[in-house]
Order: sequence, then structure tokens, then C-alpha cells
Amino acid sequence: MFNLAIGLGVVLLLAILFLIFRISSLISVAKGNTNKIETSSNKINGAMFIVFLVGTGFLFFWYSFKEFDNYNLPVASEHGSEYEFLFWITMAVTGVVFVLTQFLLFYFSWKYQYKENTKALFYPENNKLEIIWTFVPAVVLAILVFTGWRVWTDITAPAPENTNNIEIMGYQFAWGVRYPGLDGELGNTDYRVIEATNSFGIDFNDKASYDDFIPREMHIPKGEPVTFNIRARDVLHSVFAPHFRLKMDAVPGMPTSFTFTATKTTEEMREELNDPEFNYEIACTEVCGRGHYSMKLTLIVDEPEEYMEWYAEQESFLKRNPEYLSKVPTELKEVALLKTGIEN
Ligand SMILES: [Cu+2]
Repeated sequence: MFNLAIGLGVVLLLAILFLIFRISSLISVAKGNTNKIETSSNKINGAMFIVFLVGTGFLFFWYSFKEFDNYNLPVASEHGSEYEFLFWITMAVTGVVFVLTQFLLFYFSWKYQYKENTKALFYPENNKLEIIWTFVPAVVLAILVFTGWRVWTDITAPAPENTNNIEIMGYQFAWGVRYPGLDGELGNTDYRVIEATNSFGIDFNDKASYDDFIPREMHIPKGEPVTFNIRARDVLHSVFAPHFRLKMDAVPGMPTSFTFTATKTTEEMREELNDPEFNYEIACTEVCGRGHYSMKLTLIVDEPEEYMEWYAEQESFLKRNPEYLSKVPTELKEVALLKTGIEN
């Protein structure tokens, strides 16, 4: 409501300014003074440039400081600090250039507005200037791109052998999570067998799938590599876990992955922030439809021992939904019963 009022106020103010401008030009036309129209419209436009510069400049700094804590969340992953370093270097370079160029753009528009009796300076070329403003940005950008490329290669390096594989599947409008069970191997999936219950399309021809489990809560261990194996069931989604400086698109038909190591448990973060309600979150950062905003998933980081305990307690999908045993090929039935711990 408050925002709407501000919006309306701004529109109204612009309308009033426009009307004043129109009336003053009409009066000048009526008086037969065309030269004056140009001068007065240039003056108004010039003044508006300064108003815009000061107004938006204020909003830019005000918002940046006010929301600083919200876009600079505490880091909770190993690669996060490397990422952070690069982010703030880039932010400093582009921030200084942004402020400087925007200031000059609007200030010059006001300063060099049309004035009677003033003649523009003819300044055809200056090779020295050309070289400087080509060379300096080229070097700065090359350094930024090279450092970025190095950090990115580091972050996306192949997952180590002992990584904890977890599957995350985006769909309209939630995240589904699947763990590989005690064999440590995620079973195959097949989109053709997706149903209301088997929403992941778990393929029961693959014995690795029998102990896979779909938990109610998502847990990961602290200090151990974790690989998110990411896919989408319908449209583009994007896995975003800001505290871990993690973002990776979920693309239908094209699996992606992201490997990282969490450095702080949920409990430790709660203490650090002095907020007993704190929870890590995964959000979707790809506008994927009407319910996009609701794609929120709580992620709990445990100490490795707690994680193992939780992991061992989970019941496999097959154990929870024994009717799917009928989809298991006859020759693999025994393996399935053994892996799921279902009594025959
Ligand atoms: Cu989404």
C-alpha cells in the first residue's frame, strides 16, 4: 500500500512537471518566441538530469547499505571464501567505474546543455586518449576474466571419489531430494515410469535403486564433499543456496552437478547469528511459473556422526512403498528384499 502511494506520487509529480513544461512552451508559441522554447526546454531537461543523478544516486547508496546484510550472507562453504574474494574485487572495480561514469553522464548533460552564444568545441581525435581508454579496460577485464576462470575451474573441478552424492530434482513447484542409500550409488531413473508416487521415475530394473531413499528433510554432513546431482522434471529451475555460494541451473534432459563442502553446521550458524530459528535454505532462481516463489527447501548441516545416524535411520523408497516390489524383475527380487530390509 505504502509502495503504491509512493509510485502514484512519483507519476503525479512527473505529470505535473510535464504539464508545466507544456504550458510554458505553449505560452511561448503564442507569444511567437521560438528561440525561447528551445532555451527553456533545454534548461528543464538539464535540471531533470541533475535531479535524476542525485535522486537515483541516493537510492543506490541507501539501498546498498540498508540491505547489505541480506546480500552478504555469512559464508558456510570451502569454496565460498575464494568466491567472495573475487566477487568483492569485481564489485569494487565495477562499482567505482559505475559511479564515475554515471556521474559524468548526467553532470555533463546538464553542464553542456544548449546555450545561446556558446559554440561547441570541435575536437576530432586524440590518439593518446584512445590508447589509454582501450588499454586500461582491456587489462583490467583480462585480469578479472582470468581470475574468474581460475576460480570457476576450481569450483567445478571433478568431484572427489569419496563425495556424498545426493540428487536434487526441480519440478513445478518444489524440490525433490533422493539419497543413494547404504550402497552409496544412486539408482537409474526413467522419465517414462514417473507416476504420482514414484515421482522421481526410479527405475526398478537397476539394483542400485532398491535402497535409495527420499527423506522428508534434507541433511548434509559438515566437512565432507557433497555433490548435488541436479535435474529438472518439467521446465528450467535453478538450485540456489546462498550461504554456500552455490548456484546451478536444473535443466530438463541435461543433468548438471555442483560439488562443495559445508564448513558450518546449522547449529554453529545459529550460534554465530544468535538466531535459534536460523535454517539454511535452497531457493529456485529461475522464474519457472506461477509457484516459483514457493520453491523453498530447508537444508540441515549436521556433524558427520549425526549425519551418519540420520542416514542409517532412513527407510528406502521401496520399503515405504512395497507395492513397487511388483516392478522389480523376478531374478532381482531377492536382492531387493535384502537391500531394503523387507521381511519376506
Ligand atoms: Cu523453479
